[in-house]
Amino acid sequence: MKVGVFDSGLGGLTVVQALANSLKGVEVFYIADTLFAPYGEKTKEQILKHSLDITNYLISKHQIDALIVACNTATSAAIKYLREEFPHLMVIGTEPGVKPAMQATQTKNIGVLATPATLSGEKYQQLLKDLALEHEVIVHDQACRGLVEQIENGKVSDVDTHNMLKDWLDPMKEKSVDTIVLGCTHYPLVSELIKEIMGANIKLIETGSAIARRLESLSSSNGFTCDGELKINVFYTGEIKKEMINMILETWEDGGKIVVRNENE
Ligand code: DGN
Repeated sequence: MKVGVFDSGLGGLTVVQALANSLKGVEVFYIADTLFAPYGEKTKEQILKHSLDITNYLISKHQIDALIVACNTATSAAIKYLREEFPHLMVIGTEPGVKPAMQATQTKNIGVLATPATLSGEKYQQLLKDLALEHEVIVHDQACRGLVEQIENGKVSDVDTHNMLKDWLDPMKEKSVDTIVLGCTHYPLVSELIKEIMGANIKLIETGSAIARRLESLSSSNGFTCDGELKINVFYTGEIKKEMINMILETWEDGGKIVVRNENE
């Protein structure tokens, strides 16, 4: 089965890693849209255009069977339109794991870290409204301006990234937040910094494994089998920090066969 995955940059590789851990027989075509990154402060129309262009490319060039939007920001802006535009494609989006966080918290205070576009999007606002009826949990959300750029530039353990996070997380600590939703696929790459600031017991909620399970069930109900060899092709549309790709891939237990190249090569 061929699976297209995209994000504005390398963050969506945290989702690909979760796929690689559980689905051994897929061929992944990953697009890091670094030419237009970051998406977080773009308009909905701009993000929609990039999402449609990438999906058309993945269908025509790689004949994908499924699409994973490994980006909370693009999911918020475009998932509805992608499903309408490509009804024959299995389309899976990424949403902040607010529900599992509400189930995990003991202090009844959760933090949500995401891009400004995700937090102001209708989808997130609706999710909060729906969940507020079910759970008595206070949600502290924080738009993390500039964090995606720090990560793309390989500054995942730098002092200035630490300080940025500290400014956002200290108020959450004061409010007894015990569970934090990583509402952007880049943020698992700074999990260690978050733990340093919030303490090792902080619960971090990411969405990669839930997406892998969703793909597994959707593909089997559509008659696809996931046996064969795992192969991951990573393409990028603009500039990329190669050290960052290497750093991410080094942490993978089993990345299968990984090929990295510029989309235009
Ligand atoms: N990884 C993207 C997300 O999950 O929202 C980051 C979007 C961006 O480019 N800021």
